[in-house]
Amino acid sequence: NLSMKDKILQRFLSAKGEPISGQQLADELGISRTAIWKHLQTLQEEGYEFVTIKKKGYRLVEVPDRVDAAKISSFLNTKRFGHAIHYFEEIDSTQSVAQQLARQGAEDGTVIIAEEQTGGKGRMQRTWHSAKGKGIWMTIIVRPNIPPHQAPQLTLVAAVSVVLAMKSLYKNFIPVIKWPNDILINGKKCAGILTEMLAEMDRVEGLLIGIGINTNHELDDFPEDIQSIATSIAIEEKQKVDRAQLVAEILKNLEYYTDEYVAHGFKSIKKLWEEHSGTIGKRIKATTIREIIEGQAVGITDEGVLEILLDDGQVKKVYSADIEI
Ligand code: BT5
Repeated sequence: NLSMKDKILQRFLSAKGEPISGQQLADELGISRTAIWKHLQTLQEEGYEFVTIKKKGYRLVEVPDRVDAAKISSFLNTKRFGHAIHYFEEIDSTQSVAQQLARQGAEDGTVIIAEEQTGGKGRMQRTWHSAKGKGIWMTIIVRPNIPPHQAPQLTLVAAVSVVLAMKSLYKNFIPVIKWPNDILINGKKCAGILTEMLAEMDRVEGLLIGIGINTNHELDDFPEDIQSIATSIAIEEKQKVDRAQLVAEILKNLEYYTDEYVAHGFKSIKKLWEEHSGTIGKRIKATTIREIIEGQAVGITDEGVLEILLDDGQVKKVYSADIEI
């Protein structure tokens, strides 16, 4: 699904700084050397920098910090997810674009990603702060064959996928899941997940899994009102990280665990979720639309529903809430 320009870029990215001959590239892609040169010009305008090495061809010497399709593809190792990527410099919300594309029949695993969101959405009409070039602001269209009431479980599948991707790439911190949709590091929010659904009565047509991850923020890249509750991977890892690499790792996990989940049910994910949970065992306060429930989080059910043990010994099931620990 990559454009010719992206294909060329991807070849250079995989060459890891080694020169590529213009003639060889032209032959490989079945276009003229002039066409190659024109695409390189366009890429230079986008911030990529090439130098010409005598008798050897071109060398890519500067890669801008972006999460475009070619850059993600150079790390990608999936069967379906991320094979179609819609990249935007700026967008209101990747969820809105995803909704349109899903209605138009976009395939399973289609990714919408942006450098900046001007109207990033949290749950229940809250806003999600999405600073330019600092984070991962993406939506994945997933089309699992499940009934609508199971859709919230995909949020938990996504949370497991994000946490495991972080754990495999970074070593200086331990991310934990806060039920249902937050990823915390040292008690502060590093990522949030928003799952929306297109459905008929008995069948999910498409899920829009929105994932927001604070990646390369310094503390003052956050608005003041969330500076005390938010953190980023760079702050916790103590160095900047490659956003495209993290995106590719998440897509690999999300494809794998969604397939596991569809084939074997939530039970197969539950154990992983509990292993990485920062909620279970803690005393919590859950605010639902109807009430406030205080007690000890004892576990999640095989359906992904949170169970809270009240002080009077009663166990309450919570399907959707905000949690304070
Ligand atoms: C979430 O909502 O945590 C879901 C966030 C989903 C964002 C992704 S980005 C890609 C896709 N496109 C979108 O438009 N959205 C999705 P919730 O649990 O309701 O948390 C929202 C609350 O988190 C806000 O009210 C703030 O208090 C706080 N918050 C906002 N921006 C934040 C940030 N960047 N980091 C940490 N906390 C933030």
